[in-house]
Amino acid sequence: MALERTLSIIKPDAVAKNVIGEIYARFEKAGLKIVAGRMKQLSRLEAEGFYAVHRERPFFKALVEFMISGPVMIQVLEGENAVLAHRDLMGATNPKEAAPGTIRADFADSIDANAVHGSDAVETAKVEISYFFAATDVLSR
Ligand code: RTP
Ligand code: MG
Repeated sequence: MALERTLSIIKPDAVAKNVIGEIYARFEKAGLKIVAGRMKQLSRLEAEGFYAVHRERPFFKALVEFMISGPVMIQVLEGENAVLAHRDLMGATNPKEAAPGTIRADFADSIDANAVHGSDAVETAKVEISYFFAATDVLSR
């Protein structure tokens, strides 16, 4: 088992639905610790930079517009196999395909407005965490 960190974002749709606490509770019940967190209104440049890997994809513009449509809640989660554990809690990208009981099955409306983001690998997580947090902002405990 490996102690990992992953970046989680509660997207504007879920923030607007007032379910930050319900989503945090799922992280905590699964044994993931919130070791950094902040609410933020992303600028267009920040959203484009964060999702730069998708720049050439047809959904890129809509994704950026959605991510800047309201505040997001950004956190670092820490725990055993945190990257995969968090992806399991999130469910499939398209909520129609997400397993019952996952965050996206319960809170997401569409593949575009799908409630949460999670890093997809340990190396990606390192880049994504440093995109939003200084090393001194992440407080392991
Ligand atoms: P995320 O990065 O947000 O955690 O989502 P993910 O890994 O499950 O999915 P990814 O392939 O990284 O795509 C990033 C976001 O782009 C939107 N998307 N739309 N219309 C489409 O075919 C499509 N594919 C992806 C989704 O909102 C996805 O979360
Ligand atoms: Mg992704």
